[in-house]
Amino acid sequence: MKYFTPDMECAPYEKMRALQSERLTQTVRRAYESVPHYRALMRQKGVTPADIRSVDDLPKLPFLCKDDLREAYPDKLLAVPKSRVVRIQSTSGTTGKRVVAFYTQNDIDKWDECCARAIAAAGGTEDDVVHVCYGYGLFTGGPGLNGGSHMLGSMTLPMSSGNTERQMQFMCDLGSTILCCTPSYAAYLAESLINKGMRDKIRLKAGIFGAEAWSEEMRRDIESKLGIKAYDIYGLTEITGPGVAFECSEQTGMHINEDCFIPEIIDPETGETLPEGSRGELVFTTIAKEAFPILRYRTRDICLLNRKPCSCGRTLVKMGRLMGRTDDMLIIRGINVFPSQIETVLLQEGYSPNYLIVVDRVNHTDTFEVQVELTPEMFSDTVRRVAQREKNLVGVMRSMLGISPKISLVAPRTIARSEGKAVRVIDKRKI
Ligand code: DLL
Repeated sequence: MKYFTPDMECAPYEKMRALQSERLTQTVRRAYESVPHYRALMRQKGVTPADIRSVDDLPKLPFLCKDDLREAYPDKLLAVPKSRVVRIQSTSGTTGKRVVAFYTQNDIDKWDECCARAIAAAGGTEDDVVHVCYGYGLFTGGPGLNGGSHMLGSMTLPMSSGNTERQMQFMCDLGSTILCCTPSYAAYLAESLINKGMRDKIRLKAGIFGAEAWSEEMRRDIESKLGIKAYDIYGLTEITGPGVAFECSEQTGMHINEDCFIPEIIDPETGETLPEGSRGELVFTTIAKEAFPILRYRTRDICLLNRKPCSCGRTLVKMGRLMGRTDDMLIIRGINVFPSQIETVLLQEGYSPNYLIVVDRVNHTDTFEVQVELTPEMFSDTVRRVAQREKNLVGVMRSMLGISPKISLVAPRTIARSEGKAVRVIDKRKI
């Protein structure tokens, strides 16, 4: 199967534009009528739903930022009665305030459809065995690809992350053909399979890798080690999860599911809309979501859009690989980490705010170290007490971030001070 929904994936531009305009008008009206926060934002900007008649009117709408979503915690942006909500997912967030995304059954069905399109574009059919080792739970990776695989009718292995031994065993014994995980985990699995002499026992043909930045070099490395074709997939919790955009056989960028999400590229400094083809910040408006409609969300992801005809036959616009972010968010082993979260933990635990985050990629796996200065009082502690401190900090960080750093406690005043902006992060990964 080449396309899951050919009428949408290959729709002529004009037809897609008309559908988008119709769905946008309805979404804006519903958001205005059912969400006081949107009403207030639109009033502030002097727009009413009557001003939004087509996609061309999009720039009239106010932006929505991550802070708006945090302030809306837990459910101030909910646009349907709670009785219609069947699921939530959530992001990690600073200072404990996460973004909670709500889904009706129709929202889940649409999300599954977007992920089914991604799996089909990677060559998936009902004959495939889809091995999902993105995390399950509040993270959208596992549930999203799981739903897409079900909808496609493939046999789905809900492996979740971790336990590499078991992943490899199931992969061989159940004949997994499509692997879904972060690219760094795929690279790690590839090496583990080779080291264990299991590489020839697998039947993988494709991989669907996303949730973090990766390079063409990494793609080629994973492809040759596993003997597969590796496809990129993009998404974010605020907008729905994985499947906002997906790669096809051409492997030159990801098709955005434009019947569900309207992308824009803006200048991150001025907020001005830039013409297609320009590099800038990606902004999304959802037009097919009921519970959690999102108008002009600033993703902070930098990329460019391209509408050149694609050899796969899809007419959906493509986004290129992400070129960075406009904020300080780090993505470490697929998990979003803000330096401010680490700072909050350190201050809560009685440390000074002198710390340095060092991120690297060794054998395709992210390493994550936090160097923390001891206070002069702590410095006179016994070695055993210092080791205990390190262990405690790892535990608190793990529960705050969902990932464990290596903690290195260092002597007071050994982390370099900066005269200008403090340098808190050294990211040595070459992506
Ligand atoms: O990472 C959803 C997802 C799951 C996407 C599985 C793909 C596969 P969040 O945790 O909310 O959602 O993080 C969203 O991750 O704004 C990007 O900065 C980054 N990101 C997602 N996909 C890619 C990708 C999921 N393919 C944030 N390449 C986004 C680079 C990506 N960065």
